Amino acid sequence: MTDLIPPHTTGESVFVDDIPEPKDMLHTAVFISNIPHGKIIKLNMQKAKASEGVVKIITAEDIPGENEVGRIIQDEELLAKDKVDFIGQPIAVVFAETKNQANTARDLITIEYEPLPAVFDPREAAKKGMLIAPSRTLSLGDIDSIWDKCETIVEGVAESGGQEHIYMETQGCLAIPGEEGRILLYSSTQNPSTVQNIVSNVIGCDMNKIEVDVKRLGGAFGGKEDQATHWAAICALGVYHTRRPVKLVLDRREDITITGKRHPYSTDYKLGLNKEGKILAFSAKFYQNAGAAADLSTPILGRTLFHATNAYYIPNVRVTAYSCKTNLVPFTAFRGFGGPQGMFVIECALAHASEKSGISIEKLQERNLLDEGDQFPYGMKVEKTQAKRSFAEVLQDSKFDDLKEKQEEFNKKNKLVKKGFSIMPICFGISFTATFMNQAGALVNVYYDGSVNISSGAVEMGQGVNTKIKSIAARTLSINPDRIRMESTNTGKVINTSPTAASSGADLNGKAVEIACKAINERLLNVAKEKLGEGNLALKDEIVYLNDEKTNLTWEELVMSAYLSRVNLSSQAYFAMPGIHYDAEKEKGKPFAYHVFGTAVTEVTIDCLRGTYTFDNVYIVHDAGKSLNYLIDLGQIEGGLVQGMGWMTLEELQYVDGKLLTDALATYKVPDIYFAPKIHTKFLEDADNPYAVLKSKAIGEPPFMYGIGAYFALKDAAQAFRKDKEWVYSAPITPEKLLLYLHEE
Ligand code: LUZ
Ligand code: MOS
Repeated sequence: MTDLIPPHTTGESVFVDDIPEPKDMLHTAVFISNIPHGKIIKLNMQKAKASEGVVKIITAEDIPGENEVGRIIQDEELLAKDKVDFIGQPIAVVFAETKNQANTARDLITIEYEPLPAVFDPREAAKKGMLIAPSRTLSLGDIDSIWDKCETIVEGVAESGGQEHIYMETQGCLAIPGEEGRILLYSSTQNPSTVQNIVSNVIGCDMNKIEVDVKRLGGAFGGKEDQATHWAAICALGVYHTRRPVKLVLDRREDITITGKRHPYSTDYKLGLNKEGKILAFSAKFYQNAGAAADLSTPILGRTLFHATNAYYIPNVRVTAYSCKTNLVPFTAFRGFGGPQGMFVIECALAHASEKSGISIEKLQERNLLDEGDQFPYGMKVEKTQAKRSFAEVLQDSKFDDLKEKQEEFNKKNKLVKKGFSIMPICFGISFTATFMNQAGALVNVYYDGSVNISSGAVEMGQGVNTKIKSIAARTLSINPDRIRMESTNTGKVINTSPTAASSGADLNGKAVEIACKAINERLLNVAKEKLGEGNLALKDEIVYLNDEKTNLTWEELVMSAYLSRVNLSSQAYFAMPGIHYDAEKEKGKPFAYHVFGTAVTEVTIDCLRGTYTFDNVYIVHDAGKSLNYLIDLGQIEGGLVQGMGWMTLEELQYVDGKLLTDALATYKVPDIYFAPKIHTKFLEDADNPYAVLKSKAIGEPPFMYGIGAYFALKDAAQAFRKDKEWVYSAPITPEKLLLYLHEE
């Protein structure tokens, strides 16, 4: 962590807005739509153009290439041309000498619209046939004939809300003109190659004219997977028109208003059990609120379906999902990528079924956990499951039986304060579901003084991927990590990269770095053979060993000898995850290299007068394989958990007629340290994983879904106060909503 923490804590770390501003740099302000749907009749920019300091104002007309930022489906204009589809949609851009001048001019622009009817509800959109893409269905077994055999059947609606990323660093870019039309972009993106590609399309040039460089991000959480592109393209357009450097960093309110969030979903579910509590059948219809353009909605929808049965084996399944086009901001990737929305629904169905059947929720969950050889609806079989083991261990660690007993006693004694608990098992598939994206590259350079520079396709966004990659390289080369420096992620050094996303940053890029280091190791040991003769040669802690005997040859001497012998000390490597495939027609295949498992127990206390709540403890048993770095993984587990709890409880996007009211941190409440419970995390021991680098497992997204447990712990506590009232499965359960549940007739 030496590289990561000191510069952060001293404020030395450079983010886009900290880069020393180049001479003649222009500032940018974006003029956005303030109606959710309408034709643009007239745009008045005279006053703005005459305003002080303004150098250029551009609209769709001024785009030399394509006015298009959609990656998977090309349905999203960078600047609205004839009509607007959501509040916050960029229409025109002002470039001016100072930020204030840019903002002032922007505020002088006026616009006339012919308003069109707007749709905000995904079910209404689906009814009108307004889909982003055809619906998708996964199925297993024979769902139609099985309902008759079920002892208990529950049906209902489950809704989950959107979620704003609140990365600490807002979206932005600094663009610098180069020779021959080249543009260098310092972009706050998880996805340098897509920024490079989309910007080259917008400018109308080849990709080799655009260089994207990313040192680090102040957080991303998926929000910068496909939505960093817009700001880079806008800055590049500024460079194109003025040949001056251009910067745009959104302020917080703009960022919340204009950029996408987690997709809200509304879902119909039906679940059937036999007498013993075995799930026989599950069906669901997911209505995803995609917003006004596709963005990543289709693969997110896919992941919702892949995770619709969470960590359970269900023999008969039919799940269908609709990506519904509405007049809201295009929703986008957010940690879990549709998985949490899927997993929330099956947990709602199980909670409902537990109530109706009288079988306790823990029995119901436990009875249906995945076993080796069980099949997912997408055809893949479970190879090695840690579902039952993590479930059993977390019940032990939390002294679950005790806890339950004490809670019952507590709830009997206390009228206005109630305790509740939940268990949340998780199963998350690791790999980009688009198989081709599971590739990575690396470039490892050893200088002749023995120091090492590493470039990889991974973007450091605070998740510690550089620390992990550095330790992979240090272990593979058997040198001190302090000799290694991580370079910025740069499209000139490692090309055609996939976004750092899908929890796969260290998996894929770490593997490429390992391969590159092994190649260098091999070349160096050949040099050692020249010097020391034949035998079993190895490098250990910067010393060459011959037949397990220490020699005098050090790393530094070996590297210098290699250089003098004209041996290549630079190694480029490439990794593609083997063994994965998917048939989109049949909806069957092996989309994931492996799964991550774990279970959380959540304990909450609610104040029934106020509707407020305190999460006391969360116990987690998590399967991290052989963790690459326990401290980093612990940070990801705790951060993911609390972020997931925020999604389920506090964080609420409130819209009125398509306008987001909760557009500032004063009105959009995210969890803080006082909200966080005591977190007791245990890593599964002897957990192994043959499919990822050094037997590790991906960490980024899976722990987010432990947070779903918060919702069900609250339900449990609330129902201890009010047994008579039917629970409505709608997240987030904010204190206001909880209070209404507790006291409304
Ligand atoms: N991004 C993506 C993701 O493009 N494909 C995925 O499957 C994915 N999964 C999780 C998070 N981001
Ligand atoms: Mo993501 S949700 O960019 O892994």
